Amino acid sequence: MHDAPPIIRNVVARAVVAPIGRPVRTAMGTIPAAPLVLLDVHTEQGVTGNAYLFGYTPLTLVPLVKLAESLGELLKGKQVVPFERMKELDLQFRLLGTQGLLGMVLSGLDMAFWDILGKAAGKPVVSLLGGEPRPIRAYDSYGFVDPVADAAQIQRSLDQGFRGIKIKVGAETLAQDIASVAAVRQMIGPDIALMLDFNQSLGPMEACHRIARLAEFDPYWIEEPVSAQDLQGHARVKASASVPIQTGENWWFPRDMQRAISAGASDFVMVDMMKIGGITGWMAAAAQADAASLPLSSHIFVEASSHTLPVTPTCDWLEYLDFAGAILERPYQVTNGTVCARGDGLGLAWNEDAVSRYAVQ
Ligand code: SMN
Ligand code: MG
Repeated sequence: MHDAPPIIRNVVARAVVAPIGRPVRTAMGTIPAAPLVLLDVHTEQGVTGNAYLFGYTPLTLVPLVKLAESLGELLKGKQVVPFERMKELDLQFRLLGTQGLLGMVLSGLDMAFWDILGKAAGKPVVSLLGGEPRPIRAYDSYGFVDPVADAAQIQRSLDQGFRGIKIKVGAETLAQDIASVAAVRQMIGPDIALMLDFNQSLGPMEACHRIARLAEFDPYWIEEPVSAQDLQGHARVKASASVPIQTGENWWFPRDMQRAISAGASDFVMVDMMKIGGITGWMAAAAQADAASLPLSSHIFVEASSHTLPVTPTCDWLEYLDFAGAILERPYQVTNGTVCARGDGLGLAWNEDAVSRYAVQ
């Protein structure tokens, strides 16, 4: 028997700035709270799809809300068939291009479409993708750390069972980077993976210099040492480094990933659900990573990524950076350092009291 797919009625988008456990201080600026756009895709059948966008800065919120609701107008009356809708929208915006805010909204709508299909079937999205919910190892993701002020937090991460910790580097001086990396390595011991994220802050020469000095602390990966756009720069750094290079959170759709793989930009890849094209884009990216034998990790989007990592052949780590927990009815939990998908759909439901509290116009 085949039930016809639900029909899209409209899209309602709301902006919030949600509090987060600790500010994310990076070499390229601090994120004190999470600017989010909550998407509700309503259908004629009464099933509503939920997903959220992470806007990086509150400046993006108003245009994202407007764009999402305008796209809802275009989609009115169409079936929730994510593959077809994404193909159509890609063609519809070929002249404009789909990077940036538009790409974020398209990816978010795709996530909401899959959420609808999961809810309609009474299953978690991972099951629709041919997998099943399973615990995925997670690393706890920090900003710049202050070895003294953050020591108790890091101990708490270890107590929660995390087997990996990521911290930011790219401070004003190499000496500062060395001090924080040395202190954290000392705190966590040799067996916990330690990821270092430069957030695109260096040029290739300086990156090679710093990485050579940081290698003694046995980093699991060095992330975005140079501009994400600079694929040749990444490749140069990778050729000189004795430790693995990670990049990918800023790739727009699977085609960007293909360029990076062709350039030999990294040893590891990490995919951002909101930039790679939602669940549909992720599945294409997962196939590319598999074909190139590149271990794939997630970037933020804890909930949706926990549904796609189990069906990613080269699944590596889930990034635990909880941007949406404050506005969710049931935030995803960490159990023994792992995160497990749950349904129906993506398992997201808004805590409406919290949404009103943190709403912005
Ligand atoms: C990051 C930067 C900005 C916002 C969220 C996350 C970071 C990461 O690059 O990898 O966690
Ligand atoms: Mg990063």
